Amino acid sequence: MEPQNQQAPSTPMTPMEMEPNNTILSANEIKLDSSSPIGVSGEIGDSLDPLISSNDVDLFAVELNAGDTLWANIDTETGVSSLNSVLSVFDINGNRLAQNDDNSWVEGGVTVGGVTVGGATKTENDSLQPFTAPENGIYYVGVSSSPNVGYDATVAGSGTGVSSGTYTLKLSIGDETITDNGVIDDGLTSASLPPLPPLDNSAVII
Ligand SMILES: [Ca+2]
Ligand SMILES: [Ca+2]
Ligand SMILES: [Ca+2]
Ligand SMILES: [Ca+2]
Repeated sequence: MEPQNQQAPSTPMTPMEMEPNNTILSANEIKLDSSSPIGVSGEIGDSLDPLISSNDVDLFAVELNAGDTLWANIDTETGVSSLNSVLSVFDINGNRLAQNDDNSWVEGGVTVGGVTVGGATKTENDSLQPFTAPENGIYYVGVSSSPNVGYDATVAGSGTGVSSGTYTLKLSIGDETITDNGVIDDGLTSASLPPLPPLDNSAVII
């Protein structure tokens, strides 16, 4: 008898990743909701192929209209996952269109006329990538392990990652409120550029 373990086709909503999803042809299909973010649980390092461990790549297919801005946001849970993620966006041919390894943002500072000066730039291992679709079509969001930034999205196991672990990928159209910087398990790794001292109106202006 034939084994009855053939994998079902991708379902419109994917609460958890489904291996193998290591190439754009085997990507898990995600149905985006324009009214609320979609969360997907996954893990780098759980590939079914024993030769693919921390070079695991998880690819998710989304459909976008021209002008849609997709926000892709990785969260990892401190103390649970040691994943240092990379997020990439590919077109239907596997061309890499956008990529973020470590998210960074500015805290503090003074905003004058819509421009913020000063403040502290902070960086986390988790990734955040906004992407505006140039045309209607299917795009692919890839999760990999830093420094696996150059893998071929059409070839399984083609890159090299170092860390592994679980993650949550949040996907949203046009809603950047999922950018929960510094709030939820963002694995803050470094801070640089100390904030400017408070404005001192008594300073002598030459
Ligand atoms: Ca995986
Ligand atoms: Ca995978
Ligand atoms: Ca995040
Ligand atoms: Ca990273």
